[in-house]
Amino acid sequence: MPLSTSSAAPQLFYSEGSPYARICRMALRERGLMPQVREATTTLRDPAAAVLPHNPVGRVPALVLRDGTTLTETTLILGWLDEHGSEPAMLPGDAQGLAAYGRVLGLLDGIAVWNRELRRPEAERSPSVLSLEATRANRIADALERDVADGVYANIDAGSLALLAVLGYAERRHTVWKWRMNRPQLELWFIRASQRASFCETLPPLSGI
Ligand SMILES: N[C@@H](CCC(=O)N[C@@H](CS)C(=O)NCC(=O)O)C(=O)O
Repeated sequence: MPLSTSSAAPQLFYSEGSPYARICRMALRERGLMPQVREATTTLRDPAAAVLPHNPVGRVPALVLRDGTTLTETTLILGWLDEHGSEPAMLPGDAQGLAAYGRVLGLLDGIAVWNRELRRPEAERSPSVLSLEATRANRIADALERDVADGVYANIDAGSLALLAVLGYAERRHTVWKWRMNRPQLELWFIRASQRASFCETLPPLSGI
């Protein structure tokens, strides 16, 4: 069912630095749904966060529907958009596409853990967590290097937007990860895909990490 434009349009809470929320924000732009959904920024890990009255989880993305129902989790929000006007659908309909999306979500989850560890005072960081997540990220990126060469992320869908979001995050908020090294196919894919308007309009601020 397509969405109709209204002043009480669903509201997508996001923070500028969030790669998860960025996937949804890029999806809105890619599928021409910006007029139907209002975007609203929120702080995170803050008792005064604008998102908290709607979402006790306190995370973004969070999509508040007209009746007050709040959807959390990137994949569930993409699924809802698919049911409400996203054409073609963002979530892949076949196993290969779902596998490609899941692989990138796994990378993003690992990078989020790695990045969170780096935000702790140096003396509190766990060397084993840092090492495990760096190894995981590199292992997945090696697989992605082969995937992009095979054209796996050639279409604009949940998988390719998630890949854009995670590499975009590494570019500006997790620069400790030298993901480009020895991965020319992935680098070429990113150079091309990062020219999309949906990517340029949702750039996160630099974090210094
Ligand atoms: N599994 C969630 C992850 C969302 C997530 O971790 N969002 C982060 C920002 S990138 C967040 O809101 N963190 C705030 C917190 O942990 O309190 C999804 O797929 O949407």
